Amino acid sequence: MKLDLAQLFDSGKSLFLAMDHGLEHGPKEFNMDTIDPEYVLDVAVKGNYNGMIVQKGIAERYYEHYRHKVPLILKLNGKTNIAQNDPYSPINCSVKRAVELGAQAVGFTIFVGSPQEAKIFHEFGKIQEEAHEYGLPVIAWMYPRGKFVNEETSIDTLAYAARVGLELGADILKMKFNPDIQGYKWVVKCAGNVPLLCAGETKLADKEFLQRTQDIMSAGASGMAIGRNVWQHHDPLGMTKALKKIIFEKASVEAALKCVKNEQKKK
Ligand code: FBP
Repeated sequence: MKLDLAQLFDSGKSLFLAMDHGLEHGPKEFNMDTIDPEYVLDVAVKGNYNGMIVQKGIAERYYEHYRHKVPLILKLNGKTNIAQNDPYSPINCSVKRAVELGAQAVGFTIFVGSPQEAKIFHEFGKIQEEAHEYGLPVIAWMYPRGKFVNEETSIDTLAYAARVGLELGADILKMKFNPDIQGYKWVVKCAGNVPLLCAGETKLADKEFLQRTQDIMSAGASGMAIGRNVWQHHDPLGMTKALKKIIFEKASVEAALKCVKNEQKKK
């Protein structure tokens, strides 16, 4: 079956919203509003995101209502940050179940360099082939991690991880950023023709985050797959608009900043 990446991109660029942090980081990332999955799903719909990334349980209980409003990207593996074992993200959902739930793509974390790497690669290979049989693209979180990885976000390490993503058959890569723009161009190059989206990471001040977004795009990334910098923001839709201006319209940071309400105005 032919893969359709176009439905997840606008003119080769994309912006996904991620909300798998309840599993990956725990409720500490949320407040009384944002802990409600509908809060974040509403942002994805109103913000017209190219995809919403969630785990199976959220999709089963909440996605039906959003089914034709925002493309579902179902994360097939995940872990908590409680167990301090060698980095390994167990599979909790099959490709078949993702298809039943209406997924238009699946997500899978690969901890590059983990002592569990052999098992992770083997699982990814099976998932990738199965997903492709259903015509679903596979988005790989290429996260170098574990006792053999010295610097998770050095250019060399990220470049290696990007290349691994290409060689293992990922259709889209989701990776952390390194603000060395020239260096990051090499990371993007190592991914070949696989689009690379950057994670947002810890919440930053608006200007700093939008500058980072511009740097990400200048380095040749195809967009972002982010969570906290949007749904932890007091004006998630304003921040969404600002991000889109930079990603899709190549606007300046100053122009994009005007989309975001300041906290006083919001109240
Ligand atoms: P953020 O934009 O909030 O960083 O989300 C991106 C993401 O990849 C999530 O999908 C995931 O839950 C989290 O970061 C994993 O981060 P880490 O493994 O570094 O704790």
